[in-house]
Parts: sequence; structure tokens; C-alpha cells
Amino acid sequence: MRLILLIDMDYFFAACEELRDPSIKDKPVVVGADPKAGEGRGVVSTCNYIARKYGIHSAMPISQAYRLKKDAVFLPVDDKYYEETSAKVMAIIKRYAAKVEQVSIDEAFADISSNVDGYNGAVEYAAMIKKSIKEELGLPCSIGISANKLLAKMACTAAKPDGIKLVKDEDGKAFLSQMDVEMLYGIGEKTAEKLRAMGYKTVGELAKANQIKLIDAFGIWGAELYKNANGIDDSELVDNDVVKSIGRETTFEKDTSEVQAMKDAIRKMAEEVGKELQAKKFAFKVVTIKIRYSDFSEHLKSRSLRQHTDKVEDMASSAYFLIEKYAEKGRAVRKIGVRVSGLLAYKGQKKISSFVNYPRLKPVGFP
Ligand code: TTP
Ligand code: MG
Ligand code: MG
Repeated sequence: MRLILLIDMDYFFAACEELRDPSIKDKPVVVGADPKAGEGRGVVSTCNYIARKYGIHSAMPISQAYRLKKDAVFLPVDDKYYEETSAKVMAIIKRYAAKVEQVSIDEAFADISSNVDGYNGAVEYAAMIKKSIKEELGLPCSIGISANKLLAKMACTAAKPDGIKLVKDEDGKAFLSQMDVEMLYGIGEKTAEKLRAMGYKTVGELAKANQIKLIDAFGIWGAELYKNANGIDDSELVDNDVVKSIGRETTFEKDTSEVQAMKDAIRKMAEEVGKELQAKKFAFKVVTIKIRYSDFSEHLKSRSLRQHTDKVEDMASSAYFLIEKYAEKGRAVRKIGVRVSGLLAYKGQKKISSFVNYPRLKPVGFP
């Protein structure tokens, strides 16, 4: 049995703000666009739990938040500071687990199967991680524990705020059954609407669905949905701390859902990565893209080539392929990155082409 944790920081941006100015701690704190006395455009990034009592939440128009609580503390988004704090959180988590997959600025999966024995050990271990984050950084988090990523994530949501929750594998199905379909990890608003139209309102109803019908409606993903509704998730953690890799990231000036804009950014970065590769005399075999959406959730997708190469062209075309395949249509993207790994040093050889056999280069195995 695997033991997986999902650690998610509580009201992260607002908690970071409270950390550097404790005087706002007992007040409602809203981080996001400038409310401009109710005329402001843009949205709430997040708010602390005091502000949530007034009905304020992430993605709500800032003008509406202002109407709900005019005298709340409104603060702008300070990406850089949250990134730095996030890195500190991740460093602590990595001390406790060999395999960590960061999935957003404030959350990560940790596979602790080799660190502890059984669920009781996992609960104690989670408490230790939570305590370290609190003591070393002064920040609260919540932790979900289960035998797979899906249930760990759902358990964490149920644990919030400032809690730890264990959902045993065998209890997963019952744990999910009463929830609305849109509560299920990975189901967005549009999918939820489609599912409701098909007659599935709760996860329990979806768990009893006819699989063929789901595959008809959603393609191969339909089979995944069915499994997930039943609490099943075989997916492995994607370790984003690949030791030997070279990459670049770009934050868009304005969030964009234009595929062309993403490709242009990738092209530029691929050329820079290519230069670094050539300077260091490395060839690569794996191309990974990172997409960070405007809600700060992140997707990593990789493509493996049949052979090592150092060509910018191979990097860019693989990255384009991944973007076309995985970037969710119409969803605003904040940041994009490209990274190559599976590096091979070819020092002493003049060119990579004299080192590997080029023409047979072909991508294999899409995740
Ligand atoms: P979340 O973990 O979803 O939310 P949270 O940490 O603020 O609150 P909690 O986990 O306790 O429910 O998101 C992490 C950060 O990402 C959040 O602090 C701000 C940012 N964010 C946005 O900017 N816009 C959004 O719509 C969401 C959901 C998050
Ligand atoms: Mg959070
Ligand atoms: Mg989060």
C-alpha cells in the first residue's frame, strides 16, 4: 500500500501577509486587485478565514468583496514574496519525503511509503511535518492522508483549516459518495455541468455510472472519471525536482489563454536553454512543460524522445505538442516553463551528431 500526503497551506497569500504584519492578524484580510472604493476591477486571489465569514472567497470580483466588507484589509498580490515563502515550505517537505510533487504554489504531494509503516505512522509523520512548518515559518497548513493522490487531496480539503485527516483506502468510496461531482479533484465547472446534465449530481451517482456512457462523452478521460469517483487513482507522483535538468520559466505580463502566445514564449526559452545545453555540452532526452494557471494551480507534462538530442527544434516541437495537447482551452495561463532532463554529457565529442545516431529521432511514450 502506498502512503500519500497532500500538504496545502491555509489561506496562503493572506497568511504570508499576516506573517510580515502581525497587526492585521485579527482582521479580515483580502489579497487581490485594488478595490478602488468599490470601482476596482479584477478579482480576489485569496482571503483569510475571518474574511471568509463575510462570504468573500478566491476568484470573486474585488468590487463584490469590497461591498461585503468595506473595512477589510485589502492588499495587492506580491508574487515574489509568496514564491520565496513557498520555496521554504517545499524545502521543509522535502526533508521528510524522498518523492515530492509540487502541484501549486502552496501545495505538494509527498510519498512517505518508505518513511513510515501503516496509517498510524503516517498520521504521526504528518503531524511532525505540520509542526515543522508552523514552528519554522509560522504558517498554518492542512494535510490529507491516504493511499492515493486523489483521496489525499480530498482528505486535505476536508481537514481545512489547520487540520489533518486520514481517509483509509477502503473508506474512500464512502467518503466521496455524498459530495457534489464538482468537488471531485480534477473536475472543473464545465465537466460538472455536463455530468449533471447526464444525471450524475453526486460522486456516488457517478461511481455507479455506465462506463461506456462516460467514455462516449469524455473519451479516455471518462474511464478515469469513473475510477476517481470510486476512489481509485493509480497515478504516480511526478517528481519535479529532477536533479539534472535545465529550464526556463516566463510569467506573462497579462494572463493569456492564447496558444500562440504560449508557443512564442516557449520558442524564446527553448533557444536560451539550447544555448546553455551547447555551452555545457549536454544532450537531452525528456522535455517537460510547466503551465501555471491564473489560480496558481500547476500542470507538468513530459514527453520522452527516442534518442538524445541537443536541437532547439526538437525541444520546441515537443513543447508545442504538449501545449496543444494539455493546455486547457480558454483557461488563462499566468506562467509557462520548459525544461529538459535526462541529460547526457558528450564532452570530448565535437558535436552531438557524432555521438548519437540522429535521423531515427522519434518521440515515444506520452504520459
Ligand atoms: P488555495 O490553496 O486554493 O487557497 P488558499 O491557500 O488561499 O486557502 P485554503 O487552501 O486554506 O483554502 O490557493 C493557494 C493560493 O493561490 C492562494 O493563497 C492565492 C492563489 N489563488 C489565486 O490567486 N486565485 C485563485 O482563484 C485561487 C483558488 C488561488
Ligand atoms: Mg491553500
Ligand atoms: Mg492550494
